[in-house]
Amino acid sequence: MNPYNGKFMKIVDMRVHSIAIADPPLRSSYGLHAPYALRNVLELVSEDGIVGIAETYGGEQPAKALHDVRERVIGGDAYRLTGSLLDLVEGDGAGLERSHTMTTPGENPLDAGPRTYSAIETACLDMIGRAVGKPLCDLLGTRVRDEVPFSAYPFYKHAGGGGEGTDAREDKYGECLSPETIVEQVRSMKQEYGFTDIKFKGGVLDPEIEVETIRQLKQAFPDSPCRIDPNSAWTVETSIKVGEALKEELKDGGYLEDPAAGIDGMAAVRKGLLALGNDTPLASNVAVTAFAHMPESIKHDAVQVVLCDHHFWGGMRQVQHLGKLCQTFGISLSMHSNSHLGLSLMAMAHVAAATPNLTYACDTHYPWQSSDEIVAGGRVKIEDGRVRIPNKGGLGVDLDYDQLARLKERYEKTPYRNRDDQAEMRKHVDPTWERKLPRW
Ligand code: GKR
Ligand code: MG
Repeated sequence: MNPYNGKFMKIVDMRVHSIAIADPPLRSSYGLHAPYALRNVLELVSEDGIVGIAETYGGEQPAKALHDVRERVIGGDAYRLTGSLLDLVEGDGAGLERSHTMTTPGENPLDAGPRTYSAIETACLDMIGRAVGKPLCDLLGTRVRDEVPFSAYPFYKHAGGGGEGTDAREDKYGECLSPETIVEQVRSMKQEYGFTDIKFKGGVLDPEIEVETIRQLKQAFPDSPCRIDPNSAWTVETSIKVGEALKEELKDGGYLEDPAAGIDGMAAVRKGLLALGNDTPLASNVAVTAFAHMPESIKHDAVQVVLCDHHFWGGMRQVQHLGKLCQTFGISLSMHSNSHLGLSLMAMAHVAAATPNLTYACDTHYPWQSSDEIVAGGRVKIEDGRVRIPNKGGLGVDLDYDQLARLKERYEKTPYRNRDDQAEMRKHVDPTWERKLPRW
């Protein structure tokens, strides 16, 4: 019998663990990834010792934001807690400035509230799922898939697999700063994980080289839907040019993601492409990152695919609401990712399993964080490009406390306390580098 039937599931403790995980020198329009990506792991403990867990953005500010709501969490009921924290969902500023155009995801203080809420919601749902023996996606309801497809996520990168000093490591991809090496990177990822779709991170080299990269990817993997995402690095004119050049390659399940900055930039690209008879969908996780962005985006037909992400959209149930909203307006749904470990991967899989119109293969950085893991039993399996929902309560994975302690110790030793890709570019690539929008 369910021991919680009708009972209060009191939260008596909250623990926040800041960790650093080795991350390769990946490039994007934001700059260069640091040798370590930062994450925070949240544990909520019920009075009978059930522990609900979640992984979220890393570093000092997200950890502080969680500590700041501690008093509102302790003593709360896991079944009802998220209702009493709803004020966090809209964040400190619901306006257009709450986007990821000028800040990397996780670094815009205006969405600290939704990020904090999301971690608490995930940990509460995990706790409840463990208590009642039901997978988290079945608590959300509307489970429509038992296996969630993810995409290969190639990046231009410098040599190495992350880490610093005696902790520095190699990776199997080496330096990839050309179309040919990106094709090999994807071949290797496909072999290891069985991915079908390809989401390519652009905004790094001259757009002509990036167009050539997509062409070579499509030649090498003709059955793989392809997307390109320069994180707002292009002018409207360049975006239209690239959209036209890749009209064929981005067909059949592909899209052009955040080519130009802002909802107005995206709307202008859409208008320009349609005028040329090109209806390649435009996707966004940069210009559109909050419900408050939707009216403007819909009004101007700026975005045809929204990339959801429970980590910053205010949690899993907000993603389900977003799914419904998008469906109502004929907008498709995909899923965004940032450097993460297996706990986030499982949370992403659960929310995707319970969001019917999330029909694109989800993004994941998981293959890039291949040398550290905090999930007991080691890395979560991605087979045939898919993550299976385990038949277990909650997220279906436990923490490996030895690994957690190791990565916490490493966090304490590193100087990194936030994500600053521009500073890393200056340190390792070009001391005068500045993030310029648009660059091309
Ligand atoms: O990891 O450098 C990166 C990406 O650029 C990431 O920060 C983006 O948020 O993957 C993301 C995207 O789709 O824009
Ligand atoms: Mg993106």
